Amino acid sequence: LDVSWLTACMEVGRPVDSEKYQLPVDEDHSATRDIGGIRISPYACQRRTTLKNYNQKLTDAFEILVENYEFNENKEFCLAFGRAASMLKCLPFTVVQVNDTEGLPWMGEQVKEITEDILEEGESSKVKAVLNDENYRSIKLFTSVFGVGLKTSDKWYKMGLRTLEEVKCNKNLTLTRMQKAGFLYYDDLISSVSKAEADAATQIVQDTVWKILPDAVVTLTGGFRRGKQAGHDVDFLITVPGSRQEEELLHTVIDIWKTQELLLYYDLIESTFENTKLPSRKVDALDHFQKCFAILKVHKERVNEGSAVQSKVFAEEETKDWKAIRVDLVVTPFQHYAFALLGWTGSRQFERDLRRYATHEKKMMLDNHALYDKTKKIFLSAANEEEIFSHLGLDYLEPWERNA
Ligand code: DCT
Ligand code: MG
Repeated sequence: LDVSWLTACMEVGRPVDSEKYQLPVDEDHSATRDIGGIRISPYACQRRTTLKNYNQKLTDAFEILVENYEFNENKEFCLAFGRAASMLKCLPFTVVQVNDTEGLPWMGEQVKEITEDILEEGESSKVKAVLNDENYRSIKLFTSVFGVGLKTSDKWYKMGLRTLEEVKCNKNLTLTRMQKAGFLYYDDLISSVSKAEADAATQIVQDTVWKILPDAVVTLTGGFRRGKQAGHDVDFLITVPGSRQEEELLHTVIDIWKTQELLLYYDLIESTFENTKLPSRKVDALDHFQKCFAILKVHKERVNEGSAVQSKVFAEEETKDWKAIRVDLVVTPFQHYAFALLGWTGSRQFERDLRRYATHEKKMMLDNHALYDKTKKIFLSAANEEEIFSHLGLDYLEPWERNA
């Protein structure tokens, strides 16, 4: 999970990804449109979006704007460009002229203008202006530190700080424990986690968890479950079939890692989950399960990357033989596992649209814990993700088709 973004939400006390902002009035968000024989839904949960992106130039540009609007808390533009980027990611062809997007959902005027600039001029002056904007650059830099959210970044910017060196040298600032760890392991954390490193982390997590509870299910979620080859962290979901033994598990895992000196940082958050509560429409990614945001020390010898010769050279050249890796562990009671798995697999845009679809098209409420049918006034249980899709009347999408 992107903690800087989460911290930002917590700092300002606002709900994560709230949908209180209305959809643009001219957008028909229920119809499915037919483009060149391909039916394209305005909901990402009705589109198969693999990692093969034919329109990366456009989607990268839109995502810079999304980020900028996120920094400025302009939710409406954030959603608009985010949906447009997501739409383009599912297209099985490269858009070469603006007419190619005609009739596609979410291609509003602003989106069209920028698309046209990029297709005709090779770049968008608006995107370029954002990339050169001092505020955008500073906030981007500050939020790249683990534990630093929007509010803190904004404060530092307003104090006139522009570089991480200036922040570190400033005697008037008190950093949180999380931010201190963020600065301490900055170089490792800023470099993305490879699949091989994620596999090494998986080994560590599984070894430890299975030593304690051999029946536990340990699942790699997030981007790596969607087939990505790199990510900013490694997300895990843990459950124990048919028992309530999971409650102490995370504490024991932490104790073991402490004695092995594998924990560079951790923040254990106890479960605040109440079984009787309805799925909340306000809280999106932030669920009530017990979880641990950690920085794990992963030794390079555990990472099966490149040739053996190469790693030998590395080991001789470097004194530091490990890398700090961000790891999120989430523990769920077994009956909520399928919902948590669906929620933690992402992508963010896919999850947003799944919830929006449940609310607007099915009069149901979906979150990481449960699915509630508002018409029948009952919770719908599910043993796996397929059953959740089925309750929602959706065709099943494999994790690698959820890269919206
Ligand atoms: N999530 C969500 N809504 C959010 C944020 C996160 O539903 N606003 C879910 C989807 C993905 C999962 O949590 C893990 O989050 P990240 O690690 O931030 O996403 P990721 O897809 O794993 O990206 P990365 O590869 O960069 O880690
Ligand atoms: Mg992740």
